Amino acid sequence: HEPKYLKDYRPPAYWIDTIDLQFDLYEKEVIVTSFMKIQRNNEQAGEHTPLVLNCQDADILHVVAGDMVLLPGEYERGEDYFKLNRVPEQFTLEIKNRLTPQNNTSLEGLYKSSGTFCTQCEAEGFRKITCFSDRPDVMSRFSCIITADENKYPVLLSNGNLVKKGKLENNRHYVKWEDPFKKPSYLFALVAGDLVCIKDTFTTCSGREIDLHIYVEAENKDKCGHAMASLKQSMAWDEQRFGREYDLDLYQIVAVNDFNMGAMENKGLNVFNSKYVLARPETATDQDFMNIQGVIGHEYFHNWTGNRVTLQNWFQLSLKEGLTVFRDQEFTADLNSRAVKRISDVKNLRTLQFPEDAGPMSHPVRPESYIEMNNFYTMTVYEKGAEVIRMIHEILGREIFRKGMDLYFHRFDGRAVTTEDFIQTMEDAAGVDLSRFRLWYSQSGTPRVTVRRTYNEKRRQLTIKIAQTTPPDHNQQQKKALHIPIKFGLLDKNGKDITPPEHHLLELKSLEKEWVFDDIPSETVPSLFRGFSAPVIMDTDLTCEELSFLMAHDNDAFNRWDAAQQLYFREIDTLISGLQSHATPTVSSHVINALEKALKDPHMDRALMAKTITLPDENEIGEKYEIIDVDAIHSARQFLRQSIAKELEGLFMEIIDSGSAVDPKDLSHNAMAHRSLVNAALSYVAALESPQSQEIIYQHFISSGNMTREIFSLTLLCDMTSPFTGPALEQFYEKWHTDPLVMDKWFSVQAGATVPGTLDKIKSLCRHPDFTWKNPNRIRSLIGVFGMTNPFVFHQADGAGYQFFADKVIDLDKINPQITARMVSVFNRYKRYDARRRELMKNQLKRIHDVRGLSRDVYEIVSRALG
Ligand code: B3K
Ligand code: ZN
Repeated sequence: HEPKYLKDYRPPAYWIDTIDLQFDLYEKEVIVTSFMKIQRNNEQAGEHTPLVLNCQDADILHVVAGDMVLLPGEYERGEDYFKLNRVPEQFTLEIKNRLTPQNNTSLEGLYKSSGTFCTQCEAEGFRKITCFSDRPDVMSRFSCIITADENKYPVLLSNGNLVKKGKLENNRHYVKWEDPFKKPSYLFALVAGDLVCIKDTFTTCSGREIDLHIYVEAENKDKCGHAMASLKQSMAWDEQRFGREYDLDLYQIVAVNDFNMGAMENKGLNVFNSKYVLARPETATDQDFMNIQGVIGHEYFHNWTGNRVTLQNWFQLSLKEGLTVFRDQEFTADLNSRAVKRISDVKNLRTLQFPEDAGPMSHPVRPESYIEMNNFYTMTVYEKGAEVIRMIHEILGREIFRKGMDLYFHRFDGRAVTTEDFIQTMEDAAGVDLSRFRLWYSQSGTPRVTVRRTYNEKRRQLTIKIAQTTPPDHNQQQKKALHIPIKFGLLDKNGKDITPPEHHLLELKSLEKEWVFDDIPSETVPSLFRGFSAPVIMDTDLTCEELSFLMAHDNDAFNRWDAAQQLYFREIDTLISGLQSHATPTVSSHVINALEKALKDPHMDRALMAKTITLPDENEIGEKYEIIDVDAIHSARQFLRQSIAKELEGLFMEIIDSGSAVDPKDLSHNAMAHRSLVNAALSYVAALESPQSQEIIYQHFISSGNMTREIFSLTLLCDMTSPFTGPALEQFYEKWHTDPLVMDKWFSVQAGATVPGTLDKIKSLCRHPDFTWKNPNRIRSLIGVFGMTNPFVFHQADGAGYQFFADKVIDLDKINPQITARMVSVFNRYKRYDARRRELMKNQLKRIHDVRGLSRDVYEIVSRALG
């Protein structure tokens, strides 16, 4: 398990200009024939440079170089490579090999999902299909012939355009696809199955008509409308916002049930986890609808940021992922509520990326080494990467940023480039110096930013001192000062924005800096990092009164929400200290008052109101502490929730009653916003734990009319000890047991419960006939939800949660290493718990580490955690 390093990158010794593939698909085997035109890269190689191709698991049957058949002794076959010691400057190479996709449970390379053949090649999966120079800087023109039984596999798809099709003997048929665009092998795709096709078209800005095809299993035909609408919205948005037009005449999306990630942007043939395609209001929540729109957008936007301009090597992954996440976030923000989108993204970043960046897997946005590339599809590369792009956008402004993007596409279309090329282009387009800014790509860790004020009453002068520090870690012992954009505002005591125009953006480029503001009235309150303008942890000297004031008056919606969050954190912190010293807890009146004011605000958007009244979750709270006290956090949060519920019950009941006026099938912003507020109110009412409140939740469950209401009330029922819980779970099961995506939710709500007996329940669910270790969605909904979002049960003091989890990790690694590596990451933060738990987790890590034949994926995570 040797690491690969960025510093060792060299351009390839050979180019592969074209590759013509043929796949003969059978039930017991697949025969792959590959015909390549190879050309030496004279800048890198000479006549003595061997040709080395990546090759894994492929059983080689036949090799022809030029017109010479090569015998096994005439080529070298290693565990993961194929080598020819002497080759001419230009030649053709034909390799035939055999695969058994029906046995491939890793879901990488060519595999079968519910009877459909499909591929997943990113990052390094193409080498499991055939021998190739499987690296993103080798770009080739691909063609692909597929032959298969016509009854079993009527649909045969690959990238690009269909150029030929016809019948063969024995009920077989064939197709030939050609992709006119050169691409790296990770963007290759093949699909063969018995699927139905939903068709639509999109007319581009230049008047070309594009065929849009979504392929799904027949029973899901009525669940594709939203995905199709989202695709058309994405195509229109990329034209309007970035001037990017689609390039092929056909865009295909296939939904498969077994998929390691969300989706894959293969050129002209996206393969999607069915979770991000299929939706009807009866089966999918409002959040699912939003996620589908976001992921469809994300994969579509990759066509320019990723496919047309691709990566020189995998260390540059954020070049396409950070940028494409930024683009999909902007898409969602432009089409829905910008503030609501920003709030969920930041919550996500704080709960998942900040801990990653403070733990053993911490790495810069552009990592410097990896053992298994799949482990680096991380929150840091994706979400922090998107924050880095967002900061450039903030510093340059929208128009100049667009100018930079245009120049980027102009310079690099059809090429494999680096994050440095991107930054350089932005500098050139904007005429700015981003030399210090570049550190965001190479330095890991979350900066802490401290803000301190002094006010000189006599001179009416406000001084704001801002300082930054990033804690040292295994990547760098000494951290440098970053270039941090701080979107800034000043509010006078009436809430009027009195920010001097030149100070809407403060740029901190050194370890500390002072800003002096003249002629400022007393009681002015600063609003900092508006819209979360930089991914930092902020520490201010704002008082609780000032936070309540910002919560009510800040003209930046994100900061209004963030002020509320800070108030909750402070309150929970006080409650935790109280609990730890066995004092009788009480909740401060300013929290209740601030909440009441928000709930009575007639102007506030309901979705924002819902976000504002929602308490931070237990993981988010834990993140604030050096040593995480899971029990105290759980009790303090519960106590706060209950106290708020008791004080404001009347208001919550009004909200819940108002919900009956909303059509459960209405997917407009207002309807979704209203439902999210009703759910937030229901959650408080559930905290009352009275027979009446249980009755209210159960009534809500049986009269729900859509999945948003149905699953949320079921979640609340599962999290309480109530006579309604068992019957509700059974009714839900009876109603939905034939729909796998809905069944995932049924497993999740049980895995996320904090009631006594949850762990035993999870253990028995593992033996449930509907549970399977072969489906990543199912594993994530049971094991993933338990390990990642249920800290109270996972960290139960006797270590039984750890033991169970580690057992499952060890078994699952033999089936699907990629998913297992994600799961085992829950142990990464073991040092953040008390001595007893730390020891218990460490023992499990050691146990996993010592398993013979551990995958590279899991080995890398576990050895880093122990390291
Ligand atoms: N690029 C893919 C992720 C591939 C995952 C490889 N293990 C999805 C995306 O980011 O769009
Ligand atoms: Zn992506």
